[in-house]
Amino acid sequence: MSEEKIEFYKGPAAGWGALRAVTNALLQQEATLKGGKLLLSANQPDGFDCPGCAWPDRDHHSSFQFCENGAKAVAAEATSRRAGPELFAQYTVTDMMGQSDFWLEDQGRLTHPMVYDASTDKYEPIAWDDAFALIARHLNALPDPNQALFYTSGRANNESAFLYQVFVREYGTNNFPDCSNMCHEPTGTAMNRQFGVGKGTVTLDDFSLAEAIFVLGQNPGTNHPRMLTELRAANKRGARVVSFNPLRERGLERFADPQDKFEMATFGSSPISTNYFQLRVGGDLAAIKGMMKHLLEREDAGEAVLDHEFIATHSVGFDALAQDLRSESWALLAQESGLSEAQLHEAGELYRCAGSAIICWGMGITQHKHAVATIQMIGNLLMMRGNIGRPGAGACPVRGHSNVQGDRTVGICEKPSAAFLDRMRDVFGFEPPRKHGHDVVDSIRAMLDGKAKVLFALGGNFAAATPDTFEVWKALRQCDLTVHVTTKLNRSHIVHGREALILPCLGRTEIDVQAGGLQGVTVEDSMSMVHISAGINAPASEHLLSEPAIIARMAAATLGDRSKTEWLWMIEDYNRIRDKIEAVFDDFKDFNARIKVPGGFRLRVAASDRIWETASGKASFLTHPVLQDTASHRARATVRDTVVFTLMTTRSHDQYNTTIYGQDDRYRGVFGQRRVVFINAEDIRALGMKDGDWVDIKAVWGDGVERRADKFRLVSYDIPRGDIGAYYPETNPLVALASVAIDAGTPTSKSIPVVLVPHGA
Ligand SMILES: Nc1nc2c(c(=O)[nH]1)N[C@H]1C(S)=C(S)[C@@H](COP(=O)(O)OP(=O)(O)OC[C@H]3O[C@@H](n4cnc5c(=O)[nH]c(N)nc54)[C@H](O)[C@@H]3O)O[C@H]1N2
Ligand SMILES: Nc1nc2c(c(=O)[nH]1)N[C@H]1C(S)=C(S)[C@@H](COP(=O)(O)OP(=O)(O)OC[C@H]3O[C@@H](n4cnc5c(=O)[nH]c(N)nc54)[C@H](O)[C@@H]3O)O[C@H]1N2
Ligand SMILES: [Mo]
Repeated sequence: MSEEKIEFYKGPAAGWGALRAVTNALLQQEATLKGGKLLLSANQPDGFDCPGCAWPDRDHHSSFQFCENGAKAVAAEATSRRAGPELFAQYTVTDMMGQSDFWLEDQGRLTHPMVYDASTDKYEPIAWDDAFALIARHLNALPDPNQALFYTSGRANNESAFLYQVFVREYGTNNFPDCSNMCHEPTGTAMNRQFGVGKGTVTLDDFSLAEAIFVLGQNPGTNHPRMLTELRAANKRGARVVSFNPLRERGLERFADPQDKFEMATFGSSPISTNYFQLRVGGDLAAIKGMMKHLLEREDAGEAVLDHEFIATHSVGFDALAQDLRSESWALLAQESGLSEAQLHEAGELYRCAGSAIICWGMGITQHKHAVATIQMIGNLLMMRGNIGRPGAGACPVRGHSNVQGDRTVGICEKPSAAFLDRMRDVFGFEPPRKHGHDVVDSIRAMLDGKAKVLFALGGNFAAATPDTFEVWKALRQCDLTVHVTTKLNRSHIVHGREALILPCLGRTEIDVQAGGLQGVTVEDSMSMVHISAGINAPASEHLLSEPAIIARMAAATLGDRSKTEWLWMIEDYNRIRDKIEAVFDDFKDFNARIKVPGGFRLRVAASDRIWETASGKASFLTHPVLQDTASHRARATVRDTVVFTLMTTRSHDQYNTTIYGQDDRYRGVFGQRRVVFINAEDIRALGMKDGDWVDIKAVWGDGVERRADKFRLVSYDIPRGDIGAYYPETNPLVALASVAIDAGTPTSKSIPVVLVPHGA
């Protein structure tokens, strides 16, 4: 573990620092080394899909398609440590509750299915069949299937996710809370309405052609390191890379490619962003409106700016938007974006001058109250110059988990369409439930209200990833049964229902053998490419089951003879599952044949071909006002005696969501600690404090509930005044359950109104 220090990071992102970190990741985890061979198999044909992020691979034949953080994800799974029955015999659950999240995961891979015994307050081994019988007993005893919740985290592969939704719908509910609800849900909502498709419209080939790439609310140096290779290449060939981010992110400034021998040999590095707009947290909608207003002004001044042909042929709603933009005041746009009028013109001009442009976005856009509106503004901006559905141009939401997009594609959705349910009925012969189910926030409410009694989770860490932590813990503890399919121990297993199961599964790096032989699974990346993934490591324990096997055996135990599906036959050979996926979804035609092609295939994205599967048959310009009544606005109007900050919660370089690999955040210069607040030096002075002082953070939602997170160190940082940043999940207790994105229900974890008080005051 590093010594606690704050030290400005002078190096480029990636480069030698990254290679050193890769080596350390493997050594620390004592990964079965094989490590080297393991890494060479990540994102390779005949290897496994990297469990890190959802960024696609350019060349499935190059031998180094991994990155530092992918290596950490692989090393975390391939660790030689084991959390077996001996560990659980040693600690009560109450003991484990006192341990950190880092400690829990650091115990290593789970080896046996375990059941909670209330009389000893310990988890004890249970036979798989007994575990499935316990689940079946609970599910079949519920008076209404809607009292059960089925969570999915985005690492689940297509085959497991598909089988899971078949089982859950045959059982009788659409209660599918999933990590998407906390992530890119607003993207799906916004784009479906606007373009008739909820996915990105670009491929990597477009990245090679774009004259400008805009990166909004994303930290690729940490979360999608392989994306830097694309951005650097764009920069090198003279394209503009324009970042919008309140924080000065090192990974958006300079980058040394560990896969570039020359840069490594010379300790060189390349710039990433050509332009960096440090707007205010939540200021993107106003900033984009400013860019559009600029375009319109230039057009009105007689320049050829707009793509009239596109607007006339492909869209509706432009006149209303133009009218709204003309009447919008520059002063308001500048105030709410935090950029000057001149900067808004400059950003608009950068966009205007590009023959083709891609706009990328991440959590800095989606985790706000007005996320859906902001994303539709991105769509408007693209359409004004016809930058969608042609080479080098389009929308690029950058997804998180490696298969989060695929899970949605194969049916993990709490609001399924009628057409999809009809297909499910025709293919599987049961009548699926039509009533829409609960998303993550509604699921938490249902548990709190006693309306949901069983939570089953396919991966993830529900107790740590969700907002309003202590409410969630209360909710989980009220359940009759909580079940987690998982690879490692985490908080969700320790904060459990009256009865509880931990079901350990194979990871993506491991060999999966079923009755029909060696199996592979499929995943879909952020650009709709679907390909096969097959592990190469021996399973962490002989007692592990694959995720499809766990689902099938649970389904068989629960539904018994009532089921129309031959569950155990399906999992003998995953080709059979894929045949069913093909039967339900036309876009998977010839699925089993097409995954044999190295690199796989791209699913159809209608908007990429300028086909708009919307009600009007056209793409829509949509008009939204600049929000002036967010929780921060309201808090600023009511709190008089001190400054209200807008807190955004983000990831460090050494974590994968709730999994903490280490205590460093190298590019931001933070070492040996995580409880820090990034804050403008002027704001520290205004508070009458010093850099390095300890503070407690208190949320001000105005609902009378005290929400706080204590003991954070102030770190002066290049961030606008009034905005601060800190890491998730430590700050989740500050996020009010009721504060969600309009029309998408996503917790607003990037805009939390807070005040800072001296620690312990
Ligand atoms: N190594 C690693 N890789 C990961 C993950 C991980 O935890 N570790 N998580 C995965 C998952 S599930 C996801 S969803 C992605 C997340 O990847 P990102 O989308 O990069 O998510 P965050 O780390 O939350 O970073 C958000 C960025 O948005 C900026 N930001 C905050 N508020 C605003 C705002 O209002 N406007 C703008 N323009 N910017 C803002 C922050 O400064 C930060 O740079 O990464 C995936 N990949
Ligand atoms: N405040 C705040 N909250 C946030 C966010 C934020 O930016 N700020 N981000 C949100 C986002 S974008 C997301 S996606 C969610 C993430 O929410 P989740 O997806 O629920 O959380 P993860 O931390 O990714 O889940 C990690 C766990 O997955 C399990 N796991 C790992 N590999 C496998 C596998 O192969 N199979 C199975 N079955 N289990 C496995 C391990 O046990 C590990 O502990 O958090 C959200 N919460
Ligand atoms: Mo995510």
